[in-house]
Amino acid sequence: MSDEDVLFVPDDCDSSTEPCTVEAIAADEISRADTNADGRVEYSEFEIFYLAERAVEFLDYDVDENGVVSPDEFVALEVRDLIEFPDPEMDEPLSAECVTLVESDQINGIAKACMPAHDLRMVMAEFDADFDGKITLREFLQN
Ligand SMILES: [Ca+2]
Ligand SMILES: [Ca+2]
Repeated sequence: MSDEDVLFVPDDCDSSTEPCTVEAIAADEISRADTNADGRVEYSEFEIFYLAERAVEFLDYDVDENGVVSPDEFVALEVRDLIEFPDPEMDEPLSAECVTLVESDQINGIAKACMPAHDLRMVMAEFDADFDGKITLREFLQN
């Protein structure tokens, strides 16, 4: 699967009534954003490119490929980045339980082990617009 040809089809996506591919969802987001419909094509093209890149990022988060990113999936990738590129301004070091989970590629429970509940709520609130505890591609792109 190349970056140019990403098919994003959530299990419950009905392509006859809603966009299911990365490009279709990105294009749909643009037409919704372009309220005065002035056809700023060049900017839109840039936006589609940008959103498609973000969508690929989303796929990285969605480890079990069920079309939504759970808190565990979200934290797993964030923490992996943190271990690779430590943040010198981080207040508290990652817990031993957290590091063990990351190193053994465990996802279940990683959000709880790696992030204080309060911080996790803040992070999720940023993305999870409908507060159902999962981040959809659309929610991710709107952030
Ligand atoms: Ca998932
Ligand atoms: Ca949600």
